[in-house]
Amino acid sequence: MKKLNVGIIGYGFMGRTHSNAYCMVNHFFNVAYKPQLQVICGLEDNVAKAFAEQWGYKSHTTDWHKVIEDDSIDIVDICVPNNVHAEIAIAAAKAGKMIICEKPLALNGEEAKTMTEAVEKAQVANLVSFNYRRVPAVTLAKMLIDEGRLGRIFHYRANFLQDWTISEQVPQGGVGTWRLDVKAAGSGVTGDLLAHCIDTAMWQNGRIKSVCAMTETFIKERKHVETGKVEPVGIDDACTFMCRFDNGSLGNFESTRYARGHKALYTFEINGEHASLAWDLHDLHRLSYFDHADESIVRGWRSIHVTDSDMPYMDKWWVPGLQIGYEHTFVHQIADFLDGLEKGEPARPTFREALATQYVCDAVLSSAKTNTWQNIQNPV
Ligand code: SOE
Repeated sequence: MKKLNVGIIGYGFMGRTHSNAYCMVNHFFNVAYKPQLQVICGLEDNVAKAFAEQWGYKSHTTDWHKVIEDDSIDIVDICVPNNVHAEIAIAAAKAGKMIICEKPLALNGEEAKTMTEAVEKAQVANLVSFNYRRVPAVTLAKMLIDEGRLGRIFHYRANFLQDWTISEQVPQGGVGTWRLDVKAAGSGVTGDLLAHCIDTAMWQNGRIKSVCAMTETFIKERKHVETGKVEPVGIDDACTFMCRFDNGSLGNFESTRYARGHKALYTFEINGEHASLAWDLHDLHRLSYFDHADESIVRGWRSIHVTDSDMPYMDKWWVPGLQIGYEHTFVHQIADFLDGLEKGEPARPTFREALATQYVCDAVLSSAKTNTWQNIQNPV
């Protein structure tokens, strides 16, 4: 197995999910490459040092430039807030590194386009971490659609609901709450949550061509962790949009951080001519499937327990009936990335595919601002 040295920039929530994935991948997937946790980079030296010890990194640093300048690093993995993605990714591409970048790719489409051009010019392998594609039940949904089991698709519906910012006391900015600071995040739920739904939807159901959206910022001012002052909130707390897909189907998407009782309720439902599919992140190992071809006396929604070895990724894990979880989606992502290197085929979504999602997010925000339908820019 060829060794690949990994430098992860960012030791937060995503730094942990990615570190875990690199540690696990070779135990479960037969891939030709073996990632080595080489360097972890983060803001505070003592935290980076403790993280390095806990996860088995060979070294740590507080300066991301050192990761890029290090000739021994093969993969730069970007797990920092959105406003730093572009600078790091462009520098990493120029240095000839392979790049895995957390979602959303950038603050906006313009920045994402520059990043895409940089990785394509440098011809480096690149992947954006839209991990929910790799929940086995979600991948199975994509397989069933591709097999034509749903026939013509009429409707695509998706929600991503949370409730963690309802209190006015939640600040903006800083390490734990940068997602509420528009300068660090670019947008609110649109880039953070709907981007997941849009990525999965376009992967399963094709390109979105136009959108009509509304957004709301329920709490207009919050204390900023860095300045200590109460400042205007620039993000969207909630966003709802409808859209048209290229294939003629209609889409409905909703996301909020104000749905009391919901922590991360990502759901989608797809209605086709012959069959429908539904999935719920809180029950992530199940796929609901309704097939109109079933005999009428037994026809109904089936709850498919996605654990059998002929289902996506499941032959790599335990025995039928035993489930896997959230963290495994990141292991699958790394396995697919390494597999892609071996086969010479990019793992998806590439930066260019994530750019398409970024353009939809931009159009959603601009539609909400202007109260108009917006056509989506085509990234190809
Ligand atoms: C926000 O709370 C968040 O952590 C997102 O940033 C992730 O992308 C999503 O998967 C879960 O929620």
